[in-house]
Amino acid sequence: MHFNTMIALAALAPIFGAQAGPIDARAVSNTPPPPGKLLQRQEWRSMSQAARLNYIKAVQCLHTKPAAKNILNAKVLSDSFAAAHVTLATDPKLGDTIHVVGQFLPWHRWFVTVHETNLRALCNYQGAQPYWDWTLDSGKMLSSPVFDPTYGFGGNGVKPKKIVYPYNETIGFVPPGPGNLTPIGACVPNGPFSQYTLNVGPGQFNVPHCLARNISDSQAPSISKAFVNSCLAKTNYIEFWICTELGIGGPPGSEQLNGPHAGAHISVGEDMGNMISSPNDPLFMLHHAQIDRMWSTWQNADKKNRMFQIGGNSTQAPPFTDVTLDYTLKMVGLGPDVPIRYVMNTTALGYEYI
Ligand SMILES: [Cu+2]
Repeated sequence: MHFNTMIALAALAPIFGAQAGPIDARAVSNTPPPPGKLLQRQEWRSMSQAARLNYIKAVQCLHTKPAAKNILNAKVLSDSFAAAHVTLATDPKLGDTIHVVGQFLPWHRWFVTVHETNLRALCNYQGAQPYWDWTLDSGKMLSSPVFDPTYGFGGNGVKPKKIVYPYNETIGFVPPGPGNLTPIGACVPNGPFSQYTLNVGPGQFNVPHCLARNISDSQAPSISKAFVNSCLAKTNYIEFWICTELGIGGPPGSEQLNGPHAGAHISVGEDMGNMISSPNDPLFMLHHAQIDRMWSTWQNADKKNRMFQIGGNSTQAPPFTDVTLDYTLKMVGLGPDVPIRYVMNTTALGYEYI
């Protein structure tokens, strides 16, 4: 086990029990932190400038720590988050095990929480994971405060005159293809991550590249308040999840649209728009905190019936098995693998959305 991982796990000990290993999730769920001790996750623009800079500093710090597990060309700890996501989205036997499956919401909840814990344990971050409520930016993406070069994550990518495509040692330069490739070129020229080298991705091509974006309003209806509200109005987990992730069952007239999850990924584009390597863009964590906030809001609207409601298939292809609270969420060495039961209640995990 890597040294940094051990530090992270040691720091996680207070919430995971005395030592890493199997945990009794139910016991943990029954002992949430006392009121007033919960980490309060806030919307980016409602945070003070100092708080925003503290978060950015911690994210940059994660990019200086050695990889948790050296998979898929991961060189620094932030690479490992992208690598874990790629690995679980491209399982050789099961296919994508974290999208379009019943564990989509709990897996991403745990992923964001493990990231938040790493920032706090390794990078002296005192705050909570922020979220990005993109409904506030629907139709005016480019002016979103999250793209501010000083108090945000930098702005839009700039295409160079000559676009260089990903280079793969086996097959040489990879031509642009539908959906699977990000041209290395639309690099974000400003902000705190303009000097980043990302070592994992884009997609399954692990070639060093810049952070790239292609911000647009093409997904405005998918990330609207109306779409979010139509998902929140669902009364069972499966309907809520497929509305949020896939857009099925959205507001009238939305039949051809993406849902809020894909909508926000595509609105930022390039690295963030890449289905499997999107954690390369630091905005991934704020976007998924917002998706998690939607789920938490939905759960808390009817705690008795929804707090521990789960379902859906655990794989995209047959043979199908139903996801239950005992399904194990894998973290590929970034943090403990835990059963879904453990992550169902955000207050038991130590945070809330405000
Ligand atoms: Cu994902």
